[in-house]
Amino acid sequence: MSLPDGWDDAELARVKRLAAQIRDGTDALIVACRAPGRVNLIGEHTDYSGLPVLPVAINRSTIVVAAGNTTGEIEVANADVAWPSRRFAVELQIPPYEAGDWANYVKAAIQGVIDHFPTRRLRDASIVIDGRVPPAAGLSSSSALTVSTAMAFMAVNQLELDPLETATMVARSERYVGTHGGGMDQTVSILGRRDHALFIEFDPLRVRAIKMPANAALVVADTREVADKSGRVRAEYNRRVVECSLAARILGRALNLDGVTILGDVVRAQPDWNAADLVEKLAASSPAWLGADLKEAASILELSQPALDAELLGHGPTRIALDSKRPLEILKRARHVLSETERVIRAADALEAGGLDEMGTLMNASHASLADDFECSTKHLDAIVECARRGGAFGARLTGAGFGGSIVALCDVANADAVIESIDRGYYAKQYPGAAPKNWRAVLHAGPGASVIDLRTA
Ligand code: NG1
Repeated sequence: MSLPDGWDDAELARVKRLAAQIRDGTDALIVACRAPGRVNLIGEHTDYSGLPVLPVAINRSTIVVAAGNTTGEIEVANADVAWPSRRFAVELQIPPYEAGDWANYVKAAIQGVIDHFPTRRLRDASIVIDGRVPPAAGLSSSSALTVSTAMAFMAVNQLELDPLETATMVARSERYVGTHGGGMDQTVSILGRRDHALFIEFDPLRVRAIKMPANAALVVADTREVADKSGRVRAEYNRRVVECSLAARILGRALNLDGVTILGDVVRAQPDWNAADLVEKLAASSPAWLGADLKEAASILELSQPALDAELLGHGPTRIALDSKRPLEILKRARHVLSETERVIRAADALEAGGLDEMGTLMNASHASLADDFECSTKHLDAIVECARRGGAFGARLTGAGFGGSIVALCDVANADAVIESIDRGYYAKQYPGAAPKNWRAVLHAGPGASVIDLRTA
């Protein structure tokens, strides 16, 4: 049997060794799913506003091996012993582990499948996970894990969905862990294409693959500042989700639009929109920032505070807890999201036309906007971005949610070594004198999206 793109013989051999761990007591149907992480070229913090993004799936993946079992539980093991084994029962509402437990991503994926197929009796499974996407580095190891688990679990249960539906299902399901994220990571992990970036639009979800110019190289470098999505970073992320939604609602009201909950609703209702006009309109209709108890926002929107609170913060275990000591920024957040959307649209055209200089300029502007208006950069991210630019990159920016994690630099293939050298000298040698930065930065390639193989025939 020929293997899907992204698998090679060495990987298959490794998967077969993992499969040997779970063959006992399980039935013959045994599958493996490989799902990649991603690096986002541009379009940061726009997906949860329903606005476009331009990521690539990377050649670093998580593999999940799964087989049906009869133990009455989902049994989860990790090839890396740092992540302890877990077992839990399949039920209509699977209770999460404590916040921050790695296996909540596994539960999220299983819960997503249960919610999507509520009338199907699902079989239990034994699962072994082998993650090769560096965690907490802004490369979406979390979505690689959720996607690979969901697809492997569906395969064990012989359930099929088309890729866009799978992406929508997994994006929704990942919110189980408490991050109110958008759908970029899951979509590119599933639909990524070798040597291509994906221009992804939402509501409705659709993708356009754009060939990476042959002379383009992507250098990804990790600040080594952990962007831990289970603590402070999650609170900051969710706060941005609330701020963007408030900006959208206030703008929607100022423009007499009904039913607006995200900035994408405003943009879609105004075919000739531009960021500067919308930001001006927002500035004219509300203060730049609002109190964090939502009282002021409720009064602008002529809503009761409890109603607005429930709509924005949700309820149950994933309810967003806002730090009430800080006001909510409205104008700056909207200015980032709307100007970033203009940049993404221009970047897709620039990339398609091979305009790497222009693409780099847009990436630099994206980083500035994330630092100044979205306030999710750090001095480490700024420093490493600066080194990449000094090394001759067309452009560089933080990638992923920020608050730590990695940067991506776009450069000419012939110049990638010089960019890496500049980062090594200007950042790693200063931050970590004497350490070998070999695994902290790399040239990554746009690889294919997720695929499942049946290990009985592979
Ligand atoms: P990372 O970098 O994986 O934390 C997060 C969200 C994305 C997107 C980016 C910011 C999840 C799973 N991922 O990515 O949807 O909003 O931040 O652009 O929540």
